[in-house]
Parts: sequence; structure tokens; C-alpha cells
Amino acid sequence: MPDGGRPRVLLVDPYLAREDPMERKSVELYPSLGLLQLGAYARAEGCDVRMVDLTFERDTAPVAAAVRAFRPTVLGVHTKTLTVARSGEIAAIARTAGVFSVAGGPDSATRPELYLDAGFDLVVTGEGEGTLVDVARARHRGEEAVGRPGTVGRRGGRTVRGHARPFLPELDSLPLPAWDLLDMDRYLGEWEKRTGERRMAVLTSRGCPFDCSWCSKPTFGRNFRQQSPERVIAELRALKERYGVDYIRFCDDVFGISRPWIERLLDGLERADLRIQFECLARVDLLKPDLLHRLRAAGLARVYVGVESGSQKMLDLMNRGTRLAQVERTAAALRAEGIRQFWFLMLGYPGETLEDIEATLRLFRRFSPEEYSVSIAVPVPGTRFYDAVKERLLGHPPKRSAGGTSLLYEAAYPEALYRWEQARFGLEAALGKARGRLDAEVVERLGHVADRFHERVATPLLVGRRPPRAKAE
Ligand code: B12
Ligand code: SF4
Repeated sequence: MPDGGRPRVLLVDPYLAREDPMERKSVELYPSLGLLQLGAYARAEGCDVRMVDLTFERDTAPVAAAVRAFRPTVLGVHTKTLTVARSGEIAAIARTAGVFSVAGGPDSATRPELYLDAGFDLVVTGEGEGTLVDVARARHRGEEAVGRPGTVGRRGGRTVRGHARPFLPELDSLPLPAWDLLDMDRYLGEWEKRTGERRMAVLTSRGCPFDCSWCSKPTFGRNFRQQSPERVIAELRALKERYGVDYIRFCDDVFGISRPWIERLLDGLERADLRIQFECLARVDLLKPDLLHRLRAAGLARVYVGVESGSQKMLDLMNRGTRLAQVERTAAALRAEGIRQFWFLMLGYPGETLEDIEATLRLFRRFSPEEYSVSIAVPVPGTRFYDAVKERLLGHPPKRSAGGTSLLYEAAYPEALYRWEQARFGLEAALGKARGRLDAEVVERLGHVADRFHERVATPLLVGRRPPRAKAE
């Protein structure tokens, strides 16, 4: 039924940081930029918007309270694999209160049926801004929302998929994220306590044109759009002036895909005299040494690089599109510039043998990145990797899609081998740190003992007699 006034939209982030062991370890507290952007857009389009962010809460009680107080036309939940169970709880709260609930975000876009089964009235797949407002207006007018573009819902027990909604043509037309919907002081205060910096996340683009076999890109796929450098600078300025932000995490899938774009951004930053440090995720093929030099001067403090493997064969099997020579050039240039490097490494991708893992360890040893994460390959639904191994899944679904701490499909070797290999990287990192401090000969000897133990004891014990499978995708 139409309820007068404006459509009311309640956005919910179901993520509870206290339940995430990874978060406790690695301190990455940033709000969902998707929700902030949705909130800003819906408000600009005439909706009354509130947000409940569970990040620092104990349970879902604040959602129930907000539903009672605000009586939303639509309650929208941001979904990730990690939070699927809590999203279901929130759908139940909405249902009990007679409120129309919508799921959106990467997980529900990949498996909408699961969310409909869990009690959501509708799933928004793909870019959410236009669809959320369309659905809120329809509900406000008392109209049916199932079947509208960009949605999946059910009618009479049958699943109904609306047409795909086209992407927004122009990212610059989006309003600045609605930071005021959040407890910004809490986020910034947490960072300040831990690092001394007031850190916030910013996006300059949507999508990624590359095509790595294991990468899930349910929302934007390979469609790649950028904001103008001028718009990015306006956002940085607003964060600095309104909230005292002095450190930015650029959250783009890949930062600085276009060289002319990044040159314009750097020119603009110089002129704006903003003095903000930043970090980003980038590809080794794009980070040319001369660019790194300019980025360093502009405030680049840390780069996340998807090195993934020290074996060219594996990089090719993953369809990474990168060369080992590029990894080496970039790692050396980052070191020379004094920029911290965080390497992502992956073990257990189909086709990988013990020799390939050794090659990765050798590369790691050679460059000793300041930080790293070495995960066991996670077959995420919707990827070519998943399709290649879906007959060999081990039956315990990932609690977190980016966990990477257990083996989720029957790979070439048993899980224990990969866990042991992860421990070897840990040891190697410790030796790398010890190199500058302890007697070099002692460190080398320790490394040698560990290698011998690996060859003579651990590998025969853990690999057993199972022959490695060489089957790739
Ligand atoms: C930035 C980022 C982070 C940041 C900030 C996270 C946060 N608070 O959301 C940090 C580094 C902290 C992070 C952590 C994690 N992340 Co992360 N992250 C990203 C990244 C690179 C960008 C997210 C983003 O801002 N996108 C841009 C916005 C505009 O898009 P969006 O969020 O998808 O929202 C749009 C639509 O999906 C839709 N939408 C979204 N929500 C809703 C809700 C409603 C109601 C509606 C209608 C529409 C809608 O509309 C939005 C606007 O168009 C994505 C990859 C990606 N490209 O999306 C991974 C990604 C979201 N992360 C992922 C994962 C797994 C994690 C972790 C679980 C990792 C871990 N710890 O193990 C944690 C979870 C922490 C958390 N707080 O939830 C996965 C999620 C996969 C999945 N199926 O769950 C992704 C997709 C990466 C991947 N390919 O594996 N992450
Ligand atoms: S892994 Fe990174 S570079 Fe590769 S397709 Fe995904 S987002 Fe793009």
C-alpha cells in the first residue's frame, strides 16, 4: 500500500567484525562503498535513507530497532559469502515486521535463489543504484517489484528474472558517497588507534577488463568505467576537509589501468596540494618504474600486487596475463622506491606441481616482500576455475570466499601438503626479516635445515603415493 511521503530505504551492512578472525589479524576496517554509494544515490533521487552498519555491533538487534523506528519501504542488505547466515536473520526480521526486503551485492548476485530461499523478497543483481530506487518507488506506489529490470524474485513459487539493467553510463554523475549515514568517527578512530592515520577507502573505477580464471566479478564483470581524475580529487578533498582523512586505500580491482588517466590524477594531486598518503592494488604489468617514482612522490606508501605464482606456466594457466620478468622488475622498483609491497600468492591451482611451488618460494625468497598472503586456491562459484573443478569439490563449502586456509576441491596434493607449504612461506618470511639482524651464516644454515626437512621428511610424508594431477582448466 502507498504510505505517503517519500520512499524510505534502510540499508544494512551485515558484517560483524568481531566474528571475523581475519579482520582481527589484519586490521582492514572499511565500510561498504557500495552501500555508501547506493545511499547517496537514493537520497539524491528523493528517498529518505538510513543505514545500519553492524561492523562494530554484537548482533542484529540494531536492525530490528531501526525497522521499528523507521518503518522502511524497503530494507536492503549488502551480501558477501561471509555474511550469508546473518543476511538470512535480517530477512527474517524484515518479514516479521512486514517490511519488503532486498538483497544485493556480490554473493546474492552469484546465487540469488539461495537468498530468495532464505526469505528475501527480491535480489538485485548487478549495479544497484538505478534498481534500488526503481524498486523503492514501485513499492512506495504499492506496485509489484518482482520482474523489474535488474532483479530476481519469485511469483507463485516460480523464479522471475527481470531484464538486465544497463550500467550507469557516467560514474561522475554519482553523488559523493553518503559518509554521514555512517559512524565515520568510529572507523577513523579505530584506524587512528592502530596506525596513527585516519584511513578511508575510495573507488575510482568499477569493473576490470582482465580475465583471470579464478576471479569472481559478479557485479561489474569486464565492463570497466572510471571516474574522472577531477572527480576523484574532489572526493579526496571532501574526505580530508570533512573528516581529517590522511590515508586512502584505493579499492579499485586494479588501480591505474589507464596510463593517461593516472598521469592526469597525479598532475591534479600536485596542483591540489592535498598531501594524502595512499595504497592501492595494482598489476605488475602496469607498474612501470617511472610511474612508481611519480606515485611515490605523490604519497604512495604501499602496493598490493597479485604475484600469485613464481611459475610462468601457472600464470598462464590462471590466464593472469603477466610475465615473471614483470614481477621481478616491479618488485625491484618498489624496493628501490621504498614502497611497501604486499604480495598475494596462491597455492593449489589446477596444474601446479611441487616444482611450481618451489619456484614460487624461490621468487619469494629473492624479493622478501614486506607483507604477503599465501592462500589455497578457492573455487568461487561463477568462475572458470570453479567450473573446472566443480565435480571435485570436497563438500565443505567455504565459510568465507576469500578464506584460502583450507582445500575446497580435490587438488593434486592433500590439504596437509598445502598447509605445510603455507608454513614454509611463514618460515621464509621470518628468515627474510632475520637476515638483516642475525649472522647471515646462521640464517642460511637455518634455511638449509628447513629445506632438507621439507625434501626428506615432510614431502614424502604428506604427498604420500598420490601422483600429482596435471589436469588444468
Ligand atoms: C573494497 C573491498 C573490500 C574492502 C572493503 C569491504 C567492505 N566493507 O565492503 C576490504 C579490504 C575491507 C574488504 C574485505 C573483505 N572482502 Co572485499 N572487496 C572489496 C572490493 C575490491 C571492492 C568492493 C567495492 O567497493 N565495490 C564497488 C561497489 C560500488 O560495488 P558493490 O559493493 O558490489 O556494490 C554494488 C552492487 O553490488 C550493488 N549492491 C551492493 N550491495 C547492495 C545492497 C542492496 C540492497 C542493493 C539493492 C544493491 C547492492 O549495488 C552497488 C552499487 O552499484 C570487492 C571486489 C569488487 N570489485 O566489488 C571485494 C569483494 C567484495 N570482497 C570480497 C571478500 C571475500 C572480502 C572479505 C570477506 C575478505 C576476507 N576478510 O576474507 C572481507 C569482508 C569484509 C567486509 N567488511 O565485508 C569478495 C566477496 C565475494 C563474495 N561472494 O562474498 C569480493 C567480491 C572480491 C572477490 N572477487 O572475491 N573488501
Ligand atoms: S584478479 Fe584482478 S586483474 Fe584479474 S580479473 Fe580479477 S580483478 Fe581483474
